[in-house]
Amino acid sequence: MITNTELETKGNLFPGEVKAFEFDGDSITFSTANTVLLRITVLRDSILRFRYATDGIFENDFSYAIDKDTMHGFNKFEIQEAPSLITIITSKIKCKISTTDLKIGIYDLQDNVIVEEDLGFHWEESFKYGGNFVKMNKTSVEGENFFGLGDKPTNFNLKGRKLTLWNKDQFAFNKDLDELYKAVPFYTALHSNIAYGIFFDNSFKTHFDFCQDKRNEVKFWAEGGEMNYYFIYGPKIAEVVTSYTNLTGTPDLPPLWALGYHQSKWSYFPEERVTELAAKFRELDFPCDAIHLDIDYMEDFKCFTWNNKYFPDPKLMVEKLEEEGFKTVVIIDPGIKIDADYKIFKEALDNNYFCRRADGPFMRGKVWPGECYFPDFTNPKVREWWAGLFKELVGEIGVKGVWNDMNEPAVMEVPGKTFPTDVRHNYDGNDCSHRKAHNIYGMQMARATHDGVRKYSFPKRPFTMTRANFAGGQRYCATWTGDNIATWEHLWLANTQVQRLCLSGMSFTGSDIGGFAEQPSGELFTRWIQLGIFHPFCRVHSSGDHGNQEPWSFGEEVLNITREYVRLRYQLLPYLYTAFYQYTEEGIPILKPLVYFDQEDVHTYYRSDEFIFGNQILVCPIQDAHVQGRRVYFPRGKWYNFWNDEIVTGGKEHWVDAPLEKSPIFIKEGAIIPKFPVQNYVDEIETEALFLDIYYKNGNETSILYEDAHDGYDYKKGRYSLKTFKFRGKPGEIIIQQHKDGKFLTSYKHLEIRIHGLPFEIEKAYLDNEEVSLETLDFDPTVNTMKIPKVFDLIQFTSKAKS
Ligand code: MIG
Repeated sequence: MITNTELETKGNLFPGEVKAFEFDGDSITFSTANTVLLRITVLRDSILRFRYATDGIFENDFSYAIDKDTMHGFNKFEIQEAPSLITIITSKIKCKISTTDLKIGIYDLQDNVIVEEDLGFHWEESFKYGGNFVKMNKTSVEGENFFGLGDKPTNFNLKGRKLTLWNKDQFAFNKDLDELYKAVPFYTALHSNIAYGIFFDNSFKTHFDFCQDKRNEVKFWAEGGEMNYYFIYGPKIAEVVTSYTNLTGTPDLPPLWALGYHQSKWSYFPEERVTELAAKFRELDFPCDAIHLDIDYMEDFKCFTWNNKYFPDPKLMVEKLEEEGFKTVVIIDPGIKIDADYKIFKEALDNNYFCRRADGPFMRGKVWPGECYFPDFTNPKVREWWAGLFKELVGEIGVKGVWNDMNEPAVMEVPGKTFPTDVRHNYDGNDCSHRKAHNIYGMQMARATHDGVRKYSFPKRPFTMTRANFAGGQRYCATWTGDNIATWEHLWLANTQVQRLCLSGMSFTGSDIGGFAEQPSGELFTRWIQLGIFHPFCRVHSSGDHGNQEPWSFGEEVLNITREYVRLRYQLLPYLYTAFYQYTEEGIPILKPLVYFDQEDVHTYYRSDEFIFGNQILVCPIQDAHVQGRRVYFPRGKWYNFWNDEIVTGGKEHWVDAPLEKSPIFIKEGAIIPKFPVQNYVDEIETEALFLDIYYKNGNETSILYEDAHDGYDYKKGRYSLKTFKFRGKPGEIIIQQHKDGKFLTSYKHLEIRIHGLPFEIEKAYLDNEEVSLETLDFDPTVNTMKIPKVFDLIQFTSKAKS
């Protein structure tokens, strides 16, 4: 039978021949015979933006993801014309555009292929919604690897996967589940030791296929919007990831307490239970800086209210907790209970701040408070109003942190568990439906929350966290991986997801330690703490109805072991804070997957158990029950076993013993690791000394140390201290050069150093080239410890007198 279907569906459409092109400072725009436009903008020598339109016009250029402060500028932008070919040349790459079909090829300056296109850009008209489904197919060269894409709970290397970005509340998700809480349409590809990144800046539902449908093809497409993506050249993964992170922005430094240990549960109430919990931490000397209150602190789950039966005087409680060194963090959800007597509801209603369906009714949905309406956080006026709501909670009651949940947005008992796609959004003046706003709804809620908490925390720094997020959302909030399960597989997932988020620009993240759903064994809880202390965000959280998940709930042994690890985190805070500083300043991820650390080593391409915490600590969690050790892959170089100072040579696997109390931790040789003394909470004690653990190396290594007041904004006015330590070791001598930037004066008096793995006995010490007696330094030759002044340019220890 002959049908007319073919006439009705146009199918995939492709750009025609280029008819003209035009320069404009940093861009070149091509137009084709069939009214396709392609604008290529050179942002930097290694970053090109590609923007396509199909009707001969570009619509308003607007993005929630791109950081407004992103630096532009390139050294070179040259054009070469040849028959059927235009070549753009920067100081890093060449981009060739075929004028017959608009296909693109990108090469390094030695003409090595970085990425080429097979079908290239094409589109399908969307009769149902208007606009197009926009598509891109590129060729994947043999042996290519793919990393990134946010919180996907799947194998670290994404080769062979097909994935969709559509934020979704997924209670007790499982491995390989596709749609999760966050949408980060950015990936890094690596082949032939060349890394490049693609950031597809499109907030509609997007899809990625990393060589699943076709072995040599990588595809990405969106169900609306523009084909608008950034190509980021490395050739190092580190350059790709930091460029992407700077393009989409980094957060301010969190207050140091936020890097401490957080205890949470759904839910701690009433007040006595919270104060008993706090007291127990102190009684047991188990470090803790924050207690989280889940939805039951509110009255009928109404945002910005307190249940007065459970919490008769929240301000007093928050104050008392603060005196004991605990910050109070509370949850805030997007759903506003429909209740004409509820002030917040009334305000939003009167001001028309709630989202509406296409035909006018409000978007109504059931969440914890019952039937709710939902603020349109994509409206700048709504965000401003929302930020103002934190005045009482933060400004008056003294809550120090806010945690946003359910902002995918999640709706109960409806198909798809979210808003229907016809819901309208302001999108900062670019009116659209939920199809376009869905993936950024959570991010904009987080942004409004962050603005409010920051405003009312001033002059202190805010702490905010969100479950749903989009690319660039790292500028506003920390995040966690959502409703995981107390299983060994989820411990593995937590490790993989947090590393993946670090490669996706979102370093300030962690998992619900111990698992949210179900109950961990003491062993699983211990192993999870041993991983969680190395995550930038460290919180124990559980759903509560499965038993207790406080560190003392599993008996004496678990308590004692986990306390040692949490203490280790507190000791390492100056080191973690330094890594955080490098993240906020330079976009460097706080955790470095091994492939990031050494991409020339092909063994790392499919490794994801091990990672580098900061710059110099190798961590490999135990992820199985009843094991006494495991094989660990060591990156090239030499590593000290943290527990016994044994030296391991990398570039291969080694067996590492790991009884329950010992998790594999290794330090890169030459490293200088700064440490605080053990504390029960940040700034509990005024420290007399800062510890520096120096790991001898026959050679050079640079370490850095960032310090400031731990809170407040003085660091932005130059009151920080950034020290660079240059270590030089020889068989009978070590030299440490110190260089300091910044105006901050640390309050501790001196440094207590400990030199590990020293192959000689120290006979002489020189401070800025003057000999000092070892006695005055309190030198202990059995462990190579001593006290040294904190101000010096050069310090030297030798096995004999200098000649
Ligand atoms: O529908 O607030 O992921 O951390 O404890 C569940 C209750 C809602 C989901 C969050 C979880 C939180 C819980 N929430």
